[in-house]
Amino acid sequence: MPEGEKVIVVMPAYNAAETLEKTYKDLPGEVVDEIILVDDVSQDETVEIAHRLGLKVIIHVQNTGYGGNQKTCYLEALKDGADIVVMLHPDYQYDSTLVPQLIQPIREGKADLVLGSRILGGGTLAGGMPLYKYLSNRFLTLAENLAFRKRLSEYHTGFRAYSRRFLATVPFLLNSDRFVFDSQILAQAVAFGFEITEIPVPTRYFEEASSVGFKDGVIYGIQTLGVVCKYLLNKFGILRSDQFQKKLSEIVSRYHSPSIFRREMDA
Ligand SMILES: Nc1nc2c(ncn2[C@@H]2O[C@H](COP(=O)(O)OP(=O)(O)O)[C@@H](O)[C@H]2O)c(=O)[nH]1
Ligand SMILES: [Mg+2]
Repeated sequence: MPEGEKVIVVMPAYNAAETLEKTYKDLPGEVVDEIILVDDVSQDETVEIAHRLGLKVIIHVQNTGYGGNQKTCYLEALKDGADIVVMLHPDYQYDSTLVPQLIQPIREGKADLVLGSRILGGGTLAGGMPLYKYLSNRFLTLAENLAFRKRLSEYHTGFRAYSRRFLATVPFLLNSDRFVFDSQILAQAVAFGFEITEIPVPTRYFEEASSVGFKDGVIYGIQTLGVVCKYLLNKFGILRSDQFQKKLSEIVSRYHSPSIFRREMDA
């Protein structure tokens, strides 16, 4: 992709006051055109800090969850004319200095989705990922690789880049409002035939970096296996799901289409 393409970083935020500024400061300003923070009814000063940093801030009326937050993030990025969208957690868990490397495969037209892989980065356990999360990640990744016929090193990173083409195609609004959104959007990428690639990133775990405990982790794992089953049922025509069939343009209100797909309509 040529230079001059608009890169928008989206931050799904929930109680990120302690870490937002640090995460923001590490972002390479020269490659980022716009930053959108969506606040999911944080109980702390996330919104005030985001305003002070000059970010575009969208405030949810009601807490929706991590997936619901991302839906707002991507709609807003499409409306603002993004060519490349980077999802970055404002909890300082991912190394935001690596955004240029993350978006490179999309710039070069080699992929529509890039994952920042902590497994490829090595030192995953030394970086503090709890052993049970590491083992679950390896197990779920194995199941996903088998079902999707891919050889990715992990599907569970929160540091990702998407092309506009991808986000304007897959019906991500049909996904869950919870954490399993992240697994669903990857299954959609495979179902719709988009190219996925990965770059190595370091692992960083610390107190504020994770609110997902054992219980939420188990729910996420079981739901991810559900996504894999649903993908296979759809693929073999046993049970078709709109999630893997409908295009985004087919599910949004025609009154909103012009603002979301303005770029596609102009083309
Ligand atoms: N919108 C929303 N975001 C959340 C919620 N809980 C966590 N997040 C965000 O989701 C991201 C990932 O959550 P986190 O607890 O760090 O999970 P982990 O790092 O994957 O273990 C973080 O950027 C949080 O700010 C929530 O209830 N609503
Ligand atoms: Mg985190």
